[in-house]
Amino acid sequence: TTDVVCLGESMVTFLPSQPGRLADVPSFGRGIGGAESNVACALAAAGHRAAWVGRVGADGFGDHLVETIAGYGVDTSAVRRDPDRPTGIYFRTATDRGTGAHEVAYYRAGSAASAMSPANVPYEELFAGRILHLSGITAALSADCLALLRELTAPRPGRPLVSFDVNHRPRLWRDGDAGVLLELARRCDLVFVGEDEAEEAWGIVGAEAIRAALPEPSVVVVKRGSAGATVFASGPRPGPRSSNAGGADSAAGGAEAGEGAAQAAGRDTVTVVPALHVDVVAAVGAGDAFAAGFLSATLRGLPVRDRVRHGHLMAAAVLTVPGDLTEPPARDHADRLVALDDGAWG
Ligand code: KDG
Repeated sequence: TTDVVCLGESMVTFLPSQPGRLADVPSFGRGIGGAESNVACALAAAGHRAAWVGRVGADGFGDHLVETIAGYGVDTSAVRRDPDRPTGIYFRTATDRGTGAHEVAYYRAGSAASAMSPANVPYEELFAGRILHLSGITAALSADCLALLRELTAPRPGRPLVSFDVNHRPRLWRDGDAGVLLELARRCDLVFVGEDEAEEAWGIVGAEAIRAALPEPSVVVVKRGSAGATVFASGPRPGPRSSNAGGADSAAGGAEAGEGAAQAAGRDTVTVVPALHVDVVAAVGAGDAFAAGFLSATLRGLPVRDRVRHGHLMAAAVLTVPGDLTEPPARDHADRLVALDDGAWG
């Protein structure tokens, strides 16, 4: 069985040869981007069976994406090629060390991926994993893509654990429209959301208020940048579909000692986990790496604190390189770092 199936738009990414305004960058190097395929690549690199489902043009950039993502060990067999629409691309500038800002120029309107719809995706493959991972970016691409996310997050018997990274991209939304991301998030089992993006997209301020607005998912991970993450977990809930009898994979937080009583009483367990402090080279892709680390540890049935630490560790690896993706630390190495005492983890 596949562990995680990720659906979303991937794009060829053009990274600047030198810092500065987009208007001044003389040349760009080619990379790949796409939040959900980033998650799939990181999971595959961490030793999981990951698949990416998307739609790309029948063009050289589409070939490049499929070949590169497959090169990470991701199953790309369900990717569809669109003969009539191009593969999306985007350009970006270097992260400004002072402000953390960067410019992004998308060329993705009318892309092959924007034509994904409930009528043209391979449902059997999408629901074949233990976890289906989605993100709010897809909802912004087109009305058809939004309809698709509604379909994939609808209740259905035997659905895998549905994971949703809110991934609010203000450039893709008109004012106020991003409210739909809240509706989608509420239909999922595991939600990743930045405290900053909840405020920007929904006007909701603070981790507790976010959980109050998202009462349904069994796990809500509120990311607070360099301050760390706060996880709200209720349980018991269905874990990712598991073929091994051990079934250590409760997706809810139930793996922590002492959580049982709180859960039985119908209350959340709340776990606050500080982040690693790193010198940020480029922030893009860090959220995807965090999600991959958290999902990887969820699949392994690790306690909530360690799920977050694996997320922080993978994020730190990506934060310290210019691209969206990097080789994660080997599993035994990551486990040793995660097991360091609280002093080491700030
Ligand atoms: O999370 C990283 C993504 O933002 C990047 O790879 C591009 O998917 C992308 C997007 O739509 O912004």
